[in-house]
Amino acid sequence: MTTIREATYELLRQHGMTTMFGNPGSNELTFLNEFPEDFRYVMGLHEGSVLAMADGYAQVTGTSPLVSLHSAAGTGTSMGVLANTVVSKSPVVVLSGQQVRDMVGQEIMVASTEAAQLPKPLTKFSAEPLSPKDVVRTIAQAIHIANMHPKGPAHISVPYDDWDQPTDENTPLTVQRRVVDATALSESQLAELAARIDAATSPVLVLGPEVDATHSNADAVRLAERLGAPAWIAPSPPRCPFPTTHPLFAGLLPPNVAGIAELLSGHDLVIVVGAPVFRYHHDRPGRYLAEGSNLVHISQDPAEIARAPFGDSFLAPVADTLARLAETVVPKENPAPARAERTPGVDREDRMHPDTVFRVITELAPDDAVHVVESTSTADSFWGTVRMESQGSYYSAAAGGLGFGLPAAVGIQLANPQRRVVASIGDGSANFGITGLWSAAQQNTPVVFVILRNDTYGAMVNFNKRLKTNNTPSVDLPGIDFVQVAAGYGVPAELATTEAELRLALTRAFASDGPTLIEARTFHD
Ligand SMILES: Cc1ncc(C[n+]2csc(CCOP(=O)(O)OP(=O)(O)O)c2C)c(N)n1
Ligand SMILES: [Mg+2]
Repeated sequence: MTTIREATYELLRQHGMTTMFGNPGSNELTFLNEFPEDFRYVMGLHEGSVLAMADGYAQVTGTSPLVSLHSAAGTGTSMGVLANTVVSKSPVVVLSGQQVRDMVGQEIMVASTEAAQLPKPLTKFSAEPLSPKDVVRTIAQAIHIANMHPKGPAHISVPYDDWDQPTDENTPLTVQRRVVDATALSESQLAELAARIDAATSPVLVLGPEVDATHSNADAVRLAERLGAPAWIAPSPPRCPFPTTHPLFAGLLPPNVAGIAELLSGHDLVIVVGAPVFRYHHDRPGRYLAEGSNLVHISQDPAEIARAPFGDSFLAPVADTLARLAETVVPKENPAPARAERTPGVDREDRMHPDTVFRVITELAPDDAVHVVESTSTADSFWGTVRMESQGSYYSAAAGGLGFGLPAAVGIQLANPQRRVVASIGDGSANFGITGLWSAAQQNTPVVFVILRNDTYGAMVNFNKRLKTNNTPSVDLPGIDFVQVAAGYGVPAELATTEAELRLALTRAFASDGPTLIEARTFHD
């Protein structure tokens, strides 16, 4: 007899889902019973950290890690990070434990009567199978939905007494299924798009996370070079789609209407690839684009295309379309854009400017380092200072939900053992995912955590100025000693208040083969 548990592990094997992230409760133990040796279980101490590790892992590998969480309370605790997972389009499959079937209606302890409803606005799919016989098929459905474009999280809740039930003769047919997600622009649709681009005199590219997620960075470079077009990164970027060292790299677009229109004015065609149009944050209203500018948009996410307020969109796979466009469009000669040079900030006696931190990181980190960033007021400093060249060099909370960065760095390092992960995390952000330090220590992932301790929610200071709000409480963050916190979780840590100290600390950190944390004293500029 094959049990539902055995068939489920076989299904997970079929999909390469042998790495699981979790935090167990009593409802999950029958699923984890006799845990197979070819599977790895990465434990987190808090469901937000568990999901963030899995999200980071999924973004690097492009596969679906299984996330095993406790019923309502556990799954609910993960939902802040789940908001990011939706926007990062990570195909994470969350499996929540449920009480025994017969007793759920009585609302006994740790039963979840509305289990399928709980994460529903955020997940692409959420279900609790109506019968044990439908468990394997429902999990397969969740895996397939999570992995179809646009990818995203899916959720299943399974009563714990289902796992030891027998499967039937049809279960292997479900386990063995393969699903291919394949659509592309037809030749005539591609010709129409190429003709739009050929007709423009001064096209500009705006690139988004789908480019990095589909590993089509090199084709984005080929297209930019063929058109002599500057390449901007779309606002609020969760990934880095274009080498920041390339002469055509123009910079990061600001997350507001007027700022984008100003920077793109003078271009008769804006070509947005793999990004929403646009993910604004700050309120600076105006016309979406200057008169005389038009926009074409290529994305593989129908929802993004439907909600865009302007521009003509092509729903198409980003990698295939970029590669074919780079072959097809007529080459243009345009002068390389002049990029504004950043004047680095000056340190104080006992605190560094964030520019110094990022400059020293760039200098001492390996060239192919992976940057995970959750430091909200220092985005301009980071993007103006750090050099990133290859695919998969940058990850950040896709929906701006704090608690992603620190644990995601652990998942990203686990998925990427051949590259070094540097996690630059604000002192405010760090606390939302701090338990990730324990997982880093236990897994011995050699992440270099740099906490930018400016003793404040710097982004709130900036927003207070922008919104003309005064005396808002709870902006300062005094009294958190990250060296001691890290040591408590088992991660060796040291303090750096000057550039010289930071250099020494980072040199030691990069020489270590385990995780390290540096508390870098900075000030909010
Ligand atoms: C889960 C969550 N809660 C609250 C916020 C609101 N928020 C945005 S930025 C920020 C401050 C982050 O401070 P820090 O990490 O120290 O970076 P700094 O702004 O100082 O550079 C907060 C609380 C959020 N984005 N996500
Ligand atoms: Mg701060």
